[in-house]
Amino acid sequence: MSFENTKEELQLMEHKDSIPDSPAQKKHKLAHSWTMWYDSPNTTNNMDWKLSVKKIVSFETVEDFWCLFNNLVKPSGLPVKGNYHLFKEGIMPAWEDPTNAKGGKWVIEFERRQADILDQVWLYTSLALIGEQFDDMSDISGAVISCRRQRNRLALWTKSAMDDKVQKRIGNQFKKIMEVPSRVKIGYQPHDDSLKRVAQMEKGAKHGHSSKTYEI
Ligand code: MGP
Repeated sequence: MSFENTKEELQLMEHKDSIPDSPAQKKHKLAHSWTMWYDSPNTTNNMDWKLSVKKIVSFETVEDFWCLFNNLVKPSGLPVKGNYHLFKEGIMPAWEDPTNAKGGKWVIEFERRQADILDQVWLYTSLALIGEQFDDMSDISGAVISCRRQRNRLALWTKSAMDDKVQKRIGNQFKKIMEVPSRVKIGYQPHDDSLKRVAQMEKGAKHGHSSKTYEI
């Protein structure tokens, strides 16, 4: 059975994570397999960044998701510069991955002191992804939660930065799922821009050009 369901229904399954994998009590298969990654880079060098990203585990059932989620340190407990990445299996959480190369990310920022909110939005985002809650699931690669000194950050990575119709639809749904008030603006950044910014920084130059950004 492929499991596409609401946050509430997925939450109800939380305490069934100890169900044995027997034919009588089959685990609930998700529509996609997902992989959780972690990195806490202490370098600004691009090549070293890739080496710092570590795969935690892949899962394909609701029960295995809860087993992982309940055993991981919460985002608010991550060190500054730490990130969790939840991506469809087979997609690396890197700008250069072929699936992400023409994509970008919707970003929501949070005050550092909003630790509870950070943990809650990561749970909501994870449930929305594994429960296939977005109308444009095929355009979504995954999500990243980032602990930073000034402002924490939640990003939803999508595949087609140039498709403004799809991106605005995803961005609006992201705001709705995260309960971001409509007066609060969120922005979209193409990965291409991030790559150029890092390349320019390495050369010591400023990057002023922006390829395709949205705000909703
Ligand atoms: P970041 O965590 O996305 O940015 O990337 P943040 O928190 O704004 O930090 P800042 O130092 O850029 O202000 C931090 C650094 O990790 C980037 O500057 C890159 O050097 C590296 N990096 C991050 N990502 C997601 C990638 C990636 O996908 N590809 C490569 N090559 N480097 C990356």
